[in-house]
Amino acid sequence: MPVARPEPSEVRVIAHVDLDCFYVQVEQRKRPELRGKPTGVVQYNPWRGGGLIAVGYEARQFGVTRNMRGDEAKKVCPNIELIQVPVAHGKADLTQYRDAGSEVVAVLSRKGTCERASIDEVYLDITDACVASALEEQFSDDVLKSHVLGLSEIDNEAGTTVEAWFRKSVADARDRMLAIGAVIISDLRKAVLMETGFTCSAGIAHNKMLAKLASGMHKPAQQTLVPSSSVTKLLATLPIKKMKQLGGKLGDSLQSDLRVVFVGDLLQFSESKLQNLYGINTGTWLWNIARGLSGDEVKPRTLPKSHSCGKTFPGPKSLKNLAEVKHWITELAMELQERLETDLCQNHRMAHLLTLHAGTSQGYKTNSDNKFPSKSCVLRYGKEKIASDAFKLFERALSDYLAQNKASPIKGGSGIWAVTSLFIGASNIWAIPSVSMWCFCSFLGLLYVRMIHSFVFLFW
Ligand code: TTP
Repeated sequence: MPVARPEPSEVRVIAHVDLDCFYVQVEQRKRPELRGKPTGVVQYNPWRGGGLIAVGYEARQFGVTRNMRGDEAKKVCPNIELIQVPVAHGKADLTQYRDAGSEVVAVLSRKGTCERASIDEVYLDITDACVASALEEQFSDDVLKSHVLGLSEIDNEAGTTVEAWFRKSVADARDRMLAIGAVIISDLRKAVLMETGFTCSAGIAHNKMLAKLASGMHKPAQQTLVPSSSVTKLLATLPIKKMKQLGGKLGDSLQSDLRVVFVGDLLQFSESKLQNLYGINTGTWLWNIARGLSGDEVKPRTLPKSHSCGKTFPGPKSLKNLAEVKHWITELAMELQERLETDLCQNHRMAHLLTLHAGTSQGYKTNSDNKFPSKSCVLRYGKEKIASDAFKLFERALSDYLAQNKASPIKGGSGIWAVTSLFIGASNIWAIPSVSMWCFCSFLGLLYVRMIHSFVFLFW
């Protein structure tokens, strides 16, 4: 459910930075001969050349899109290079992409509060850096390549109006902060390119919501600014379903019950009317977003909030008995344990909650309201413990699911349920205080010394 937070009174400068065709760039950095060539990354799945999950911009010009099969992509772009995602534990191994994302976060976090939002997306609050900087008289070519929403496309291409906007921005406190932000983000994007080899695009605005909307408007390797004066026009043509949190039932209700097509259409409703219809919190949130207002803060977080490992089993590959489910839970548990160990060693953090989610299709009825429930328990470290606890969670969830659907529990595969996806996740991650970490390492050290002693004693 969306949470309405009032916008702070002081002006903020927030950027949303998104890497361009991320997995493709990671593969091209490993194999520089692929740079500039049409390239795609395909998911581990031999059927019809695998499914494309990332498409380079050269390949997009030929009409290649995400979710095409590899064979289809070859038809529209015969020279396309298709790279398979690495595989471990019988599933895609995203470690190299996660690590590459961390390299970028390390560069971006130098200038302000940094929130890692996904494998290749970051929010930055650079307000303090903007306050501490003056707006230069000269603007670099890179900065002048920024897109400023609200300027006409033709002038924007010629570059003159962008420069005029930057010069004029001195007179307006909000625009001046945005202009300084544009210089800072342009420099950061250049640093990312120099130090990691990756290009990224950015949206720069006065809040997270607007920055996120803008970052994808001009890609690759570009940045888009959202001055306050452009917000009404931007939202007037933004389809309601494109707004974060409105892709689901709330967006459906706005469309069907209020006949709202664009976010800006919400301006016609008073805050109390929206509160009456959707509750106080959601009503205020809707009233705010119609005006481009959002008080969401950039949370200082450069490490992931949780770890999750999953696999999908579409159509005929769905899992129809407990032995199959157990096998895949064991594979997922191995991956989760590896990631937990890495987090412990590198970041001195431990997770405390284990959660299992599964997707199912029903063979005997199609009541989609009866979803397979998610279950959680205390997380115990060790791959066997994780596997056994996660399997118990699955059994509990299955029993609830079958009870909801008024079916009798299956005994080893009656075909009345089929699992189409399995995810296990570790959350409630906390940093270990350094004293505990010292004790933990000493304990590991002692264990090691005792093992060596036993070994020497055995062969003496
Ligand atoms: P995106 O940021 O959605 O896309 P992208 O970086 O490939 O391209 P763009 O320049 O348009 O932003 O996704 C980031 C990476 O996440 C992407 O390279 C591959 C992966 N991914 C999947 O594995 N499956 C998916 O369904 C999506 C959307 C992304």
